[in-house]
Amino acid sequence: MKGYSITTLNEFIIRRQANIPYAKGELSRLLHHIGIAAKVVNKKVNKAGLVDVLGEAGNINVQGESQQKLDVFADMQFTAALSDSGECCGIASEENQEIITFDDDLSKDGKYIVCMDPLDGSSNIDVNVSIGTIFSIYRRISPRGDKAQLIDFLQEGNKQIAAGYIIYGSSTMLVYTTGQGVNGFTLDPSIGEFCLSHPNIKTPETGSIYSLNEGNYLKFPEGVKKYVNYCKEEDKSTKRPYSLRYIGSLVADFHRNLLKGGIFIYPETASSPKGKLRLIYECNPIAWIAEQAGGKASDGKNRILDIKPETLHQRTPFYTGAHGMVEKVESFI
Ligand code: AHM
Ligand code: MG
Repeated sequence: MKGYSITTLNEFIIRRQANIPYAKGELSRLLHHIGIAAKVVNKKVNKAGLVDVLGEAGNINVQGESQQKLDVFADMQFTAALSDSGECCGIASEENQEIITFDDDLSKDGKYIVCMDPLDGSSNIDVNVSIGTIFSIYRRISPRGDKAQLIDFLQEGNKQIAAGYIIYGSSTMLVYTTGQGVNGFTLDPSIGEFCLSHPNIKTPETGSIYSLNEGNYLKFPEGVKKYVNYCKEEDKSTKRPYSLRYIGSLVADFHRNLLKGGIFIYPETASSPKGKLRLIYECNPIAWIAEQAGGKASDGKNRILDIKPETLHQRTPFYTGAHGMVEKVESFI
Protein backbone atom coordinates (compact mmCIF):
# COMPACT_ATOMS: atom_id res chain seq x y z
CA MET A 1 0.00 0.00 0.00
CA LYS A 2 1.29 3.47 -0.88
CA GLY A 3 1.35 6.18 1.82
CA TYR A 4 0.12 9.66 0.99
CA SER A 5 2.53 12.56 0.95
CA ILE A 6 1.95 15.66 3.01
CA THR A 7 3.73 18.98 3.26
CA THR A 8 3.80 20.33 6.78
CA LEU A 9 3.92 24.04 7.55
CA ASN A 10 7.48 23.79 8.82
CA GLU A 11 8.71 21.95 5.77
CA PHE A 12 6.99 24.50 3.55
CA ILE A 13 8.54 27.43 5.44
CA ILE A 14 12.01 25.91 5.11
CA ARG A 15 11.52 25.23 1.38
CA ARG A 16 10.39 28.81 0.85
CA GLN A 17 13.39 30.10 2.76
CA ALA A 18 15.64 28.44 0.22
CA ASN A 19 14.06 30.71 -2.46
CA ILE A 20 15.13 33.86 -0.62
CA PRO A 21 18.79 34.68 -1.19
CA TYR A 22 20.83 35.27 2.00
CA ALA A 23 17.91 34.22 4.24
CA LYS A 24 19.38 32.98 7.48
CA GLY A 25 16.33 31.24 8.87
CA GLU A 26 15.26 33.94 11.33
CA LEU A 27 11.87 34.53 9.73
CA SER A 28 11.38 30.78 9.39
CA ARG A 29 11.99 30.34 13.10
CA LEU A 30 9.57 33.13 13.92
CA LEU A 31 6.84 31.60 11.77
CA HIS A 32 7.54 28.20 13.28
CA HIS A 33 6.96 29.63 16.78
CA ILE A 34 3.71 31.27 15.66
CA GLY A 35 2.60 27.85 14.39
CA ILE A 36 3.30 26.29 17.79
CA ALA A 37 1.37 29.00 19.67
CA ALA A 38 -1.53 28.51 17.25
CA LYS A 39 -1.71 24.83 18.17
CA VAL A 40 -1.75 25.60 21.89
CA VAL A 41 -4.45 28.25 21.49
CA ASN A 42 -6.43 25.91 19.25
CA LYS A 43 -6.48 23.27 21.98
CA LYS A 44 -7.80 25.80 24.46
CA VAL A 45 -10.41 27.15 22.01
CA ASN A 46 -11.68 23.62 21.39
CA LYS A 47 -12.24 23.14 25.11
CA ALA A 48 -13.69 26.60 25.72
CA GLY A 49 -17.26 25.54 26.52
CA LEU A 50 -16.16 22.63 28.66
CA VAL A 51 -13.67 24.68 30.63
CA ASP A 52 -16.25 27.38 31.23
CA VAL A 53 -18.68 24.86 32.69
CA LEU A 54 -16.03 23.24 34.87
CA GLY A 55 -14.78 26.59 35.99
CA GLU A 56 -18.08 28.05 37.06
CA ALA A 57 -17.52 27.80 40.81
CA GLY A 58 -15.22 30.63 41.74
CA ASN A 59 -13.48 30.52 38.38
CA ILE A 60 -11.19 27.67 39.44
CA ASN A 61 -11.13 24.61 37.20
CA VAL A 62 -10.63 21.00 38.25
CA GLN A 63 -6.87 21.22 37.99
CA GLY A 64 -6.98 24.10 40.46
CA GLU A 65 -5.94 26.61 37.78
CA SER A 66 -7.67 29.92 37.79
CA GLN A 67 -9.71 30.61 34.66
CA GLN A 68 -8.44 33.04 32.10
CA LYS A 69 -10.47 34.65 29.45
CA LEU A 70 -9.52 33.09 26.12
CA ASP A 71 -8.36 36.34 24.59
CA VAL A 72 -6.00 36.96 27.50
CA PHE A 73 -4.79 33.37 27.25
CA ALA A 74 -4.14 33.73 23.50
CA ASP A 75 -2.30 36.99 24.07
CA MET A 76 -0.05 35.40 26.68
CA GLN A 77 0.59 32.33 24.54
CA PHE A 78 1.56 34.23 21.39
CA THR A 79 3.63 36.69 23.43
CA ALA A 80 5.54 33.83 25.04
CA ALA A 81 6.10 32.09 21.70
CA LEU A 82 7.43 35.26 20.10
CA SER A 83 9.64 36.01 23.06
CA ASP A 84 10.98 32.41 23.06
CA SER A 85 11.78 32.58 19.35
CA GLY A 86 14.62 35.02 20.04
CA GLU A 87 13.99 36.57 16.60
CA CYS A 88 11.48 39.18 17.71
CA CYS A 89 12.42 42.31 19.69
CA GLY A 90 8.89 43.47 20.44
CA ILE A 91 5.18 43.17 19.82
CA ALA A 92 2.06 45.27 19.54
CA SER A 93 -1.17 43.55 20.49
CA GLU A 94 -4.82 44.50 20.60
CA GLU A 95 -4.74 43.39 24.23
CA ASN A 96 -2.09 45.92 25.30
CA GLN A 97 -2.23 49.67 25.20
CA GLU A 98 1.53 50.07 24.68
CA ILE A 99 4.12 48.06 22.76
CA ILE A 100 5.87 45.26 24.65
CA THR A 101 9.63 45.02 24.22
CA PHE A 102 11.63 41.86 24.87
CA ASP A 103 14.74 43.02 26.59
CA ASP A 104 16.96 39.94 26.89
CA ASP A 105 20.12 40.12 24.78
CA LEU A 106 18.96 37.54 22.22
CA SER A 107 15.60 39.21 21.55
CA LYS A 108 17.06 42.72 21.54
CA ASP A 109 19.24 41.52 18.69
CA GLY A 110 16.16 40.20 16.82
CA LYS A 111 15.44 41.77 13.42
CA TYR A 112 11.65 41.59 13.57
CA ILE A 113 8.65 43.04 15.34
CA VAL A 114 5.18 41.49 15.31
CA CYS A 115 1.75 43.15 15.42
CA MET A 116 -1.15 40.89 16.37
CA ASP A 117 -4.73 40.52 17.34
CA PRO A 118 -4.39 37.34 19.40
CA LEU A 119 -8.10 36.48 19.40
CA ASP A 120 -10.29 38.44 17.04
CA GLY A 121 -14.05 38.15 17.11
CA SER A 122 -13.94 37.29 20.80
CA SER A 123 -17.63 38.07 21.28
CA ASN A 124 -18.21 34.83 19.33
CA ILE A 125 -16.34 32.56 21.76
CA ASP A 126 -19.26 31.90 24.06
CA VAL A 127 -21.53 30.80 21.23
CA ASN A 128 -19.17 28.41 19.46
CA VAL A 129 -18.68 30.51 16.34
CA SER A 130 -15.39 30.78 14.43
CA ILE A 131 -12.77 33.16 15.76
CA GLY A 132 -9.23 33.92 14.66
CA THR A 133 -5.74 35.20 15.32
CA ILE A 134 -4.20 37.80 13.01
CA PHE A 135 -0.47 38.56 12.78
CA SER A 136 1.86 40.78 10.85
CA ILE A 137 5.68 40.82 10.80
CA TYR A 138 7.94 43.78 9.99
CA ARG A 139 11.67 44.29 9.90
CA ARG A 140 12.58 46.74 12.68
CA ILE A 141 13.80 50.26 11.90
CA SER A 142 15.62 50.85 15.21
CA PRO A 143 19.13 49.38 15.44
CA ARG A 144 19.54 45.74 16.41
CA GLY A 145 20.80 45.40 19.94
CA ASP A 146 18.58 48.26 21.19
CA LYS A 147 15.08 47.96 22.64
CA ALA A 148 12.29 48.00 20.06
CA GLN A 149 10.69 51.42 19.64
CA LEU A 150 7.31 52.74 18.63
CA ILE A 151 8.60 53.75 15.16
CA ASP A 152 9.22 50.06 14.42
CA PHE A 153 5.46 49.49 14.65
CA LEU A 154 4.21 52.55 12.80
CA GLN A 155 5.26 51.35 9.34
CA GLU A 156 3.02 51.24 6.28
CA GLY A 157 1.48 47.85 5.54
CA ASN A 158 3.45 47.70 2.28
CA LYS A 159 6.57 47.10 4.42
CA GLN A 160 5.25 43.84 5.88
CA ILE A 161 7.59 40.86 5.60
CA ALA A 162 4.97 38.23 6.44
CA ALA A 163 1.31 38.29 7.43
CA GLY A 164 -1.29 35.70 8.23
CA TYR A 165 -4.21 34.51 10.23
CA ILE A 166 -5.35 31.41 12.02
CA ILE A 167 -9.03 30.53 11.85
CA TYR A 168 -10.39 28.34 14.64
CA GLY A 169 -13.41 26.98 12.80
CA SER A 170 -14.92 23.63 11.91
CA SER A 171 -11.29 22.87 11.23
CA THR A 172 -8.34 25.03 12.19
CA MET A 173 -6.36 26.66 9.42
CA LEU A 174 -3.31 28.87 9.18
CA VAL A 175 -3.15 31.08 6.08
CA TYR A 176 -0.11 33.26 5.40
CA THR A 177 1.90 35.15 2.86
CA THR A 178 5.48 36.35 2.61
CA GLY A 179 4.76 38.16 -0.64
CA GLN A 180 4.98 35.09 -2.86
CA GLY A 181 1.28 34.26 -2.96
CA VAL A 182 -1.00 32.94 -0.25
CA ASN A 183 -0.95 29.41 1.14
CA GLY A 184 -3.33 27.70 3.54
CA PHE A 185 -2.58 24.87 5.97
CA THR A 186 -5.17 22.79 7.80
CA LEU A 187 -4.38 21.42 11.23
CA ASP A 188 -4.55 17.63 11.19
CA PRO A 189 -5.33 16.95 14.86
CA SER A 190 -4.33 13.29 14.56
CA ILE A 191 -0.70 14.19 13.88
CA GLY A 192 -0.72 17.68 15.38
CA GLU A 193 0.62 19.33 12.22
CA PHE A 194 -0.55 22.10 9.93
CA CYS A 195 -0.59 20.46 6.49
CA LEU A 196 -0.64 22.29 3.16
CA SER A 197 -4.25 22.02 2.00
CA HIS A 198 -4.82 25.23 -0.01
CA PRO A 199 -1.71 25.98 -2.09
CA ASN A 200 -1.48 29.29 -3.92
CA ILE A 201 -4.93 30.63 -3.02
CA LYS A 202 -6.47 32.95 -5.62
CA THR A 203 -9.67 34.80 -4.84
CA PRO A 204 -12.31 35.14 -7.60
CA GLU A 205 -12.16 38.43 -9.56
CA THR A 206 -15.75 39.08 -8.53
CA GLY A 207 -18.26 37.30 -6.33
CA SER A 208 -21.80 37.23 -5.02
CA ILE A 209 -21.41 37.62 -1.25
CA TYR A 210 -21.42 40.88 0.68
CA SER A 211 -20.55 40.97 4.37
CA LEU A 212 -21.25 43.89 6.65
CA ASN A 213 -23.21 44.73 9.76
CA GLU A 214 -26.30 45.96 7.99
CA GLY A 215 -27.92 46.81 11.31
CA ASN A 216 -25.85 50.00 11.13
CA TYR A 217 -27.35 50.90 7.71
CA LEU A 218 -28.82 54.21 8.81
CA LYS A 219 -25.40 55.32 10.09
CA PHE A 220 -23.52 54.37 6.89
CA PRO A 221 -22.12 56.98 4.50
CA GLU A 222 -24.37 57.62 1.46
CA GLY A 223 -22.04 55.75 -0.93
CA VAL A 224 -22.17 52.60 1.20
CA LYS A 225 -25.96 52.81 1.49
CA LYS A 226 -26.15 53.00 -2.31
CA TYR A 227 -23.79 50.03 -2.67
CA VAL A 228 -25.88 47.96 -0.23
CA ASN A 229 -28.98 48.73 -2.31
CA TYR A 230 -27.04 47.79 -5.46
CA CYS A 231 -26.16 44.42 -3.87
CA LYS A 232 -29.87 43.72 -3.40
CA GLU A 233 -31.06 44.70 -6.87
CA GLU A 234 -32.04 41.98 -9.32
CA ASP A 235 -29.63 41.61 -12.27
CA LYS A 236 -28.88 38.13 -13.57
CA SER A 237 -25.82 39.23 -15.59
CA THR A 238 -24.01 40.25 -12.37
CA LYS A 239 -25.53 37.45 -10.23
CA ARG A 240 -27.49 39.94 -8.14
CA PRO A 241 -29.06 40.00 -5.67
CA TYR A 242 -25.93 38.96 -3.77
CA SER A 243 -26.11 36.87 -0.62
CA LEU A 244 -25.58 38.65 2.67
CA ARG A 245 -23.28 36.65 4.94
CA TYR A 246 -21.99 38.18 8.18
CA ILE A 247 -20.48 36.27 11.07
CA GLY A 248 -19.10 39.27 12.93
CA SER A 249 -15.66 37.70 13.08
CA LEU A 250 -13.31 39.38 10.62
CA VAL A 251 -11.11 36.35 10.02
CA ALA A 252 -14.06 34.05 9.37
CA ASP A 253 -15.90 36.55 7.16
CA PHE A 254 -12.75 37.32 5.19
CA HIS A 255 -11.73 33.67 4.84
CA ARG A 256 -15.10 32.64 3.42
CA ASN A 257 -15.06 35.51 0.94
CA LEU A 258 -11.44 34.79 -0.02
CA LEU A 259 -12.34 31.26 -1.06
CA LYS A 260 -15.82 31.87 -2.48
CA GLY A 261 -15.61 35.43 -3.81
CA GLY A 262 -17.11 38.34 -1.94
CA ILE A 263 -16.59 41.66 -0.25
CA PHE A 264 -16.16 42.51 3.43
CA ILE A 265 -17.06 46.02 4.52
CA TYR A 266 -16.66 47.80 7.85
CA PRO A 267 -17.25 51.45 6.98
CA GLU A 268 -17.02 54.59 8.99
CA THR A 269 -20.36 55.25 10.68
CA ALA A 270 -21.95 58.25 12.31
CA SER A 271 -20.96 56.87 15.73
CA SER A 272 -17.46 55.58 14.69
CA PRO A 273 -16.21 58.13 12.15
CA LYS A 274 -12.95 56.21 11.66
CA GLY A 275 -14.55 52.78 11.43
CA LYS A 276 -14.05 50.04 13.98
CA LEU A 277 -11.19 47.87 12.80
CA ARG A 278 -7.57 48.59 13.67
CA LEU A 279 -5.12 49.35 10.91
CA ILE A 280 -1.90 47.73 12.04
CA TYR A 281 -2.96 44.35 13.40
CA GLU A 282 -6.34 43.74 11.76
CA CYS A 283 -6.52 45.52 8.40
CA ASN A 284 -2.91 45.53 7.15
CA PRO A 285 -2.29 41.77 7.39
CA ILE A 286 -5.70 40.95 5.90
CA ALA A 287 -5.18 43.57 3.17
CA TRP A 288 -1.86 42.07 2.12
CA ILE A 289 -3.31 38.59 1.97
CA ALA A 290 -6.22 39.92 -0.11
CA GLU A 291 -3.81 41.56 -2.57
CA GLN A 292 -1.54 38.54 -2.73
CA ALA A 293 -4.58 36.43 -3.62
CA GLY A 294 -5.52 38.83 -6.44
CA GLY A 295 -8.05 40.86 -4.42
CA LYS A 296 -8.06 44.43 -3.18
CA ALA A 297 -8.24 46.34 0.11
CA SER A 298 -9.01 49.99 0.63
CA ASP A 299 -10.38 52.48 3.13
CA GLY A 300 -12.93 53.47 0.49
CA LYS A 301 -10.51 55.80 -1.26
CA ASN A 302 -6.92 54.79 -0.57
CA ARG A 303 -5.00 51.53 -0.62
CA ILE A 304 -4.87 50.24 2.96
CA LEU A 305 -1.23 49.19 2.61
CA ASP A 306 -0.13 52.76 1.78
CA ILE A 307 -1.62 54.40 4.88
CA LYS A 308 1.07 55.64 7.28
CA PRO A 309 -0.05 54.73 10.80
CA GLU A 310 0.19 57.53 13.32
CA THR A 311 -0.87 55.63 16.42
CA LEU A 312 -0.72 52.00 17.51
CA HIS A 313 -4.45 51.37 17.77
CA GLN A 314 -5.50 53.58 14.85
CA ARG A 315 -8.80 52.60 13.23
CA THR A 316 -9.72 52.69 9.58
CA PRO A 317 -12.77 52.03 7.43
CA PHE A 318 -12.14 48.71 5.66
CA TYR A 319 -13.31 47.40 2.29
CA THR A 320 -11.68 44.18 1.13
CA GLY A 321 -12.21 41.13 -1.02
CA ALA A 322 -12.77 40.48 -4.72
CA HIS A 323 -11.05 43.12 -6.85
CA GLY A 324 -14.11 43.94 -8.95
CA MET A 325 -16.38 44.30 -5.93
CA VAL A 326 -14.04 46.63 -4.01
CA GLU A 327 -13.67 48.76 -7.15
CA LYS A 328 -17.43 48.91 -7.44
CA VAL A 329 -18.03 50.09 -3.88
CA GLU A 330 -15.26 52.68 -4.33
CA SER A 331 -17.09 54.00 -7.38
CA PHE A 332 -20.20 54.56 -5.20
CA ILE A 333 -18.14 56.26 -2.50
P1 AHM B 1 -12.75 42.55 18.43
O1 AHM B 1 -11.34 42.84 18.00
O2 AHM B 1 -13.14 43.30 19.67
O3 AHM B 1 -13.03 41.09 18.50
O4 AHM B 1 -13.70 43.22 17.31
C1 AHM B 1 -13.40 43.01 15.97
C2 AHM B 1 -14.55 42.32 15.33
C3 AHM B 1 -14.23 41.79 13.95
O5 AHM B 1 -13.82 40.47 14.01
C4 AHM B 1 -15.56 41.92 13.26
O6 AHM B 1 -15.38 42.08 11.89
C5 AHM B 1 -16.17 43.13 13.88
O7 AHM B 1 -15.57 43.28 15.14
C6 AHM B 1 -17.64 43.00 14.09
O8 AHM B 1 -18.15 44.18 14.62
P2 AHM B 1 -19.73 44.45 14.76
O9 AHM B 1 -20.19 43.60 15.90
O10 AHM B 1 -19.82 45.91 15.04
O11 AHM B 1 -20.38 44.09 13.47
MG1 MG C 1 -9.91 42.39 16.94
